[in-house]
Amino acid sequence: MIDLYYWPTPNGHKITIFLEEAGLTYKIIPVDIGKGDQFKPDFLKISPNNRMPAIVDQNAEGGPLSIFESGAILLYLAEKTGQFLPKDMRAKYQVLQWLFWQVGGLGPMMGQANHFTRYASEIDEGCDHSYGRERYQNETRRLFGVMDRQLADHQFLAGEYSIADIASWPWARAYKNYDFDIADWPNLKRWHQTMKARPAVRRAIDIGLGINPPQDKLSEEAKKNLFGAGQKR
Ligand SMILES: N[C@@H](CCC(=O)N[C@@H](CS)C(=O)NCC(=O)O)C(=O)O
Repeated sequence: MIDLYYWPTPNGHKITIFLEEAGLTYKIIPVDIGKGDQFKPDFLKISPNNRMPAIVDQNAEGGPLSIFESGAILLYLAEKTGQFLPKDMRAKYQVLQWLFWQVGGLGPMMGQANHFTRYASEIDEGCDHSYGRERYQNETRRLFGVMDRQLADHQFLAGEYSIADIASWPWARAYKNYDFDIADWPNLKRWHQTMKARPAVRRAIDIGLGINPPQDKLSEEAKKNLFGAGQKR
C-alpha cells in the first residue's frame, strides 16, 4: 500500500496518473494546501519543504519509505514497478533528461506564469505585474516550442510513453490559463490530446475534481497560506 499525500494540483496529478496507470493500490491523504496542511508537523516529517506530493510506501524493502519531490517519487515508482522507464541505459537517460527538464524548468516557470497571470494582481492590488506576467509567459512559450520540436519526431517526449510525459502533461494542459493558442504548437497539441484521452489520465483528473472542485477565486485563507504570512513560518 502506498500512502499518497496529495492535493489536486499539477504536481499532485503526476502521481495519481502514475498510480492509476500502474494499477498500484494507494490511499490518498489530502493535504489541503489552502488551509495550511502542508505545515503540520507530521507532514513536515515526510516532506520538510512543506510541499506536496509525498508518498510513504508501506511495503518498501526494509520497511516504510517516505519520499518527497514529484520527480523522485516518479522515479521510485517507475523502478519499483518496472513501468514507464526503459531499462536500456540510453533510453533510460532519454527519459530522465526530460523528467529533470520538467521538474527544473517547465513546472517552476509555469508555476510563476500562473502566479503572475492569475493571482499577483489580486494579492498585490494596484501594482503593475506585467513584467512578471510577460517574463514567465514568454518562458512558457519558449518551453512549449522546445517540446513541440521534440514531439515533431517522437510520439512521446522520450520516444515511448514514460514518466517524462506523466510529469509534463499536468503542467502543459494549463496553457488554457493564458491567451495561448495551442494550434501554434501542432505537435504539442497532438501529444496533449493523446495524453488526455488515456483512461488512467482521465481517472486521475476525476479523482482530483472529487477532492477539490475548481474554484474561480482563492479564499483569503488560501492566499495567506500560499502567498502571504502563512509561508513565513
Ligand atoms: N518541486 C516540487 C514542487 C511541489 C509543489 O510546489 N507543490 C505545491 C503545489 S503544486 C505545494 O505543495 N504548495 C504548498 C505551498 O506552497 O505551501 C515537486 O515537484 O514535488
